[in-house]
Amino acid sequence: MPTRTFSFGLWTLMNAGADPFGAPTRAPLDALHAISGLAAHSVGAFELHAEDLIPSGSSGAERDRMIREARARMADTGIVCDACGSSLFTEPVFKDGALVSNEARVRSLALARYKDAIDVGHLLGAPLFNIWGGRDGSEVEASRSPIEALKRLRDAFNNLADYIARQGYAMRLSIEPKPNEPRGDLYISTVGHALGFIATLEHPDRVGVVPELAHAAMAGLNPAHEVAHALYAGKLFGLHLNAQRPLRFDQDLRFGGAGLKDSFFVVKLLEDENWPLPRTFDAHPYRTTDEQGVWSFVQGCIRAYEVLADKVAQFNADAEVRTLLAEIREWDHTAETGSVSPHRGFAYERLDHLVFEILTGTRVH
Ligand code: XUL
Ligand code: MN
Repeated sequence: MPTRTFSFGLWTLMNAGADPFGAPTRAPLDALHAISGLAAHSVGAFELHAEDLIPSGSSGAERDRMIREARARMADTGIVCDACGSSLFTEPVFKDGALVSNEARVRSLALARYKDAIDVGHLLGAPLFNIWGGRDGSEVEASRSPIEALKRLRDAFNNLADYIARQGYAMRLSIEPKPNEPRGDLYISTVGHALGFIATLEHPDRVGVVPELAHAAMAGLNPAHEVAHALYAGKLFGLHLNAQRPLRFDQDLRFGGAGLKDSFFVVKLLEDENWPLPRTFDAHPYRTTDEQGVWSFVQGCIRAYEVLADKVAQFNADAEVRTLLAEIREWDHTAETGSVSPHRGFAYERLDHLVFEILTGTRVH
């Protein structure tokens, strides 16, 4: 079996089952328990918000102790930290935006908090600082020009990239786009928005994208195409795998929990392109899950990826699939001039059905 690293956001395991309509349904795991539990389930990496480990408002001494304990846990178990971020979006002071707030003091505070979190990421050895600006959006369009918001975001990303360089940290920055939720509309909504925005920065090479499958589906987009745009641009710095029924609230379902065919084509893209970075899961165990079931959730995400990777290998090795794909490639080599028949048939019905048979395990030779 090919070796690939799996990773989970610590917040996915620490999630206690609360939703906007209901209270928690299970005891939350603490961060250190989540780290060692992941390592015990052969997970090679984790991602975190600095505040998952160090609650906001902790003293400097508490921060240093928690970092020491996390590093010891990582050294004992061999698990690494592949990305850090900050959960500023939970805090009331950032309710109208962190980096795009209309209050200069709030924007300064957000920058300072992101820099603190960048320091935490550095101390944990994270090669990436991922920013999902969950409050950087609006409901009241009249309250802020979207151009002003983008300029504020630009200045903030330039500032953070500059901070990382001046500190000499070996760390890249990324943007995780999402169309909406919790804000009515977020300013950096899709991979395309993120790529367009990154091109306006002082050092575009230092900033990439972390697409999330659920976020793409919320926008009604094809998740594999979202990921492909990031790959094509050399900007796939990370990826959040999960599942989502399209055009709904953010469901964050276990990878494999919905959208089987879409998930297959994302795995196919990553495997065919030999994408080298960790496969990170960002999903929520169901609200009906108990503390023990959280580990079934972990195993389910990983197993779903491995099963789909096996299906990709089966698809790529299938003789009939190979013949059909060879025919398609052949068309590309026909002379570019001469008449083209509009009546020509394409064997796509069969090709697509073969995907169905392979995915359902019903392919007979
Ligand atoms: C929100 C989301 C976040 C980010 C990290 O939808 O995906 O968990 O991944 O802040
Ligand atoms: Mn995410």
